[in-house]
Amino acid sequence: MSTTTTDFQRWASTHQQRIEAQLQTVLPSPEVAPQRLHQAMRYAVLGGGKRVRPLLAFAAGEITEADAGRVALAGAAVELIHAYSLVHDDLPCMDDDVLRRGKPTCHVEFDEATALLVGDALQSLAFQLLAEYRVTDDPSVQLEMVKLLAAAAGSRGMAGGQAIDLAAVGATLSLPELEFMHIHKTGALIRCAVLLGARSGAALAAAELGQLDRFAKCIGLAFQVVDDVLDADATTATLGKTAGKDARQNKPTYISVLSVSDARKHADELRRDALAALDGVGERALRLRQLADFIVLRKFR
Ligand code: GRG
Repeated sequence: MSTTTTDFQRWASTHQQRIEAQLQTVLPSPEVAPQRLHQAMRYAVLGGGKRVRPLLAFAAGEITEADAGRVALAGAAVELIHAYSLVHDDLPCMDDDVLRRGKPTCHVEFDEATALLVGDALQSLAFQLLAEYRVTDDPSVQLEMVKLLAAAAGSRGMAGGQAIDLAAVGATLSLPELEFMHIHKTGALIRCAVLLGARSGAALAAAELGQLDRFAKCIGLAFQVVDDVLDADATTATLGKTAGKDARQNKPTYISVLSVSDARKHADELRRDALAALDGVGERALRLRQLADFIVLRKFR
């Protein structure tokens, strides 16, 4: 293994531990009433997941020399929204899944009503973090950050993308239509993670923010293309969640629109576009570049 890979793995592991600790702290104690809801919230969030979104926030924060404690709070807010989306996505009224992160889904371990409330409460907690703690110097920027997260999670972001996804069952989508869906469903929150991380630190010129935004858009889409490839390739045991489900549910994926090898090529084109967007940013973007490689070249979901 190369020194660069080891160095990146060490960085990622340190920051994964940091976000885990942050999430541990902000989630209500399982002993506090209502205990069952708090236990279920912790079950859904802790001890699983790659934490890609907080890692992107930390990496973007390095560009603006953001305080890592502040980025941890912003990254935790994004991860709480992500965890809520997974809990709701797994419900019988949506994807109806029984396995997530290698363990029973939240509604299987607890019950459907609790899982619904877990999602609701995690979403509220995310916004509470951004409202309660200082996550950047300028209060008006902090308000912008709240707005960014609301837009990314809402009907013109992730929730809207999920609505498009549900409506697309059994439909044949063109590549641009599929991309439109994923720019919202998966891409919006990934993009938001990058922007929140960057905005926790020193102000960036509009052009630099534009560069970061372009990086984030490309890598958000690449993430989904790779997710579809891995879903087609892998087994349930290696995924920790049900494999090949999209195809069985007759949902359009990058594999149903492109071949596996064309989907891989597409992911790599998006990775190159993402890296090109960072041209001129220099060494400060090292971790973002490494994360782009990790997202596209990873062999696990
Ligand atoms: C219910 C409002 C609402 C939205 C759900 C994101 C989403 C929208 C559903 C998740 C379903 C899914 C499998 C999407 C594909 C890409 C994706 C977001 C995978 C899961 O994210 P990872 O790989 O998961 O980052 P971990 O477990 O590592 O956090």
